Amino acid sequence: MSLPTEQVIRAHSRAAVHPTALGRRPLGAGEACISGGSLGGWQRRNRTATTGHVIEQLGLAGNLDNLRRIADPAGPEAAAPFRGRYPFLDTDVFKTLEGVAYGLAADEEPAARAFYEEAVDLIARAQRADGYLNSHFQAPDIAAEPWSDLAWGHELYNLGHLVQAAVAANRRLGDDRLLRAAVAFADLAVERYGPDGDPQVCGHPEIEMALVELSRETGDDRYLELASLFVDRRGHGTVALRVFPAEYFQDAAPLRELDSVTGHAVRMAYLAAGAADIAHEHGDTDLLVALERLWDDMVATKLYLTGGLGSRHSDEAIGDRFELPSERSYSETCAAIAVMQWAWRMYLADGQPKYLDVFETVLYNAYAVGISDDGTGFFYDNPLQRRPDHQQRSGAETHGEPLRRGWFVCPCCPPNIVRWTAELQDHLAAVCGDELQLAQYATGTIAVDGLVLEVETDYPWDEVVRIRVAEATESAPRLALRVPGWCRGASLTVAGETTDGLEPGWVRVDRPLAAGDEVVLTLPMPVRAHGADPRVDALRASVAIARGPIVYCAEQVDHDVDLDLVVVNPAAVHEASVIVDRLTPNADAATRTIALRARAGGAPDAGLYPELGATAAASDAEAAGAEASDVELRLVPYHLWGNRGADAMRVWLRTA
Ligand code: FUB
Ligand code: ZN
Repeated sequence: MSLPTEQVIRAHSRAAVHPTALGRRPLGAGEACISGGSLGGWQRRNRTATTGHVIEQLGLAGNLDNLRRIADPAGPEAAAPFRGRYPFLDTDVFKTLEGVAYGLAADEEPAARAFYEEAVDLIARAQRADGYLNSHFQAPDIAAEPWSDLAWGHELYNLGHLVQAAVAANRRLGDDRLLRAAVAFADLAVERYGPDGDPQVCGHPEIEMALVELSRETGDDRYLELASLFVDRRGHGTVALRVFPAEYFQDAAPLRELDSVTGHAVRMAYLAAGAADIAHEHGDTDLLVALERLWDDMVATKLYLTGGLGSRHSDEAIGDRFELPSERSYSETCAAIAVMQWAWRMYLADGQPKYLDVFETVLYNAYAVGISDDGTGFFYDNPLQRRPDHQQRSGAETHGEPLRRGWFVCPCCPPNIVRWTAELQDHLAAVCGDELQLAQYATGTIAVDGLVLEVETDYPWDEVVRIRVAEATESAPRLALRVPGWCRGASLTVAGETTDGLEPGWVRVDRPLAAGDEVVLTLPMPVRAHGADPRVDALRASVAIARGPIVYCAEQVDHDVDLDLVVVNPAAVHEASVIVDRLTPNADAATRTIALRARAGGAPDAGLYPELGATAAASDAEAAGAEASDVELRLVPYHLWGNRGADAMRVWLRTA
């Protein structure tokens, strides 16, 4: 397939998610650009450190060799066995390609370009004539036949990531080579699993989001309809079960009837994100209502304070309502990305800022913690507490490591970070009718429909977002700004006139803007103390500290006293000091730490399970009371923990 030239060019400015239905249109290339601040630093690190590291690891781990072998069946490596444990290892190449397409659009980097060209060429040559591509099932030493195991084979998941890489390359680089491969494979999927085909679904959702985007990119509705079929077929015992239960695959109940997010966390959130796309494109209000119900329930009962999703290592599952143990928080980095993808699509479909609030929480906490300060180490699972003797160990690893690691046997998270960080600017703003909505704040430029805004801010550390209007035509859109849910008493100054006491939600600049105007949004960021719903057993009598969208933690490396013995009075947060303190070499210079007064007791000695009663100590605090002393806690941004050595860490601190 070849796209007409004008379609390639038009597609060039589209954002990563580009709904064709009426509603919000996210700003894409040339419209939203991040040039500095925190997110700018993340993107620089992504291009200069993470991408190269991931490309190197894809070479070392064999992901590229697997494709080379199929692409070159007469080559010297042809007889070598498939490398790696999983049938989805091509996706790590595809996810990296997606990120590299964004990276190359911003900065022509030779190593990234060489990877891109080689991978695009390998994909074209490895793909079968009928469009099929999966280097695992195509490998001569793998006995299983293609399409023989849709539950675990991940073939449509593979296709999904190929499609997303292809759409990114077409949109950002104007290069449709991957798109041709993706379309050929997608056409095969339509033939096999479309309305007249075998009514199955892939064990791992992801294909839904991808097919919708492919449909948006090519104008071919068959892909949207296949995505829709995949969503509605699920939940009827459709997946041929092996090892994992139906719930793991979101196949125990139809999505529209689910009352709570369930099963494997990444699968669940990818499915919901794809369904939100479908609901939007089809104007399917029932589906959107079902998704909002699931979202609200998740936020109220299953999401960690950091925005992490998934509390069970077993089956990488979400867990029950209120089952949110800190040290066993799974919160896979991919699940953080999936939740943000779901959030963004819900916002695009119905405009509610509550989705953007969670997006922001995940971005600066559950997501940001997944990568090391130098950009080459990764957490797969993201606990909110680390005990001093703990070894980090994701499900597939044979041994633990004290902290982040450079790669994984199941390497889904690092390349996912490469693509997601690269496309953050596509998730900053959207146009809705004659209104421009700023969803997230970052230093950079927003230029759309006759309005050019220069945004300057040290957000998320500083409360001021300064927007200079560089250009504004008469027909330029009006401006709406999001006041985050955590914020009380925001104020907005437009050309010298201030409105105070703004509530969370959208605040609208109620007059047309003119070149030279300055809009200043102030989002007060006092230090906050958070408790937890008493049904979260793991968090009773605990407090967590946050400021703005940033969740804080205490690291043992900063303290002489045992963090497990520190007791915080939540009221003391009002006296906390906020300190500009660049904690790690690559952190934003505006990074803030917090100094907080607390008490530290001695170690209790009444045994693990003291009998309660007249003769037993009533509590640890009482037992330790005589020895308690004042301490000053140094609280650091949770996402930066584990960059200064391996030691204990806690987000939640004792209050008693
Ligand atoms: O199955 C593909 C990916 O591997 C999942 O999304 C991750 O959770 C990991 O299991
Ligand atoms: Zn992952």
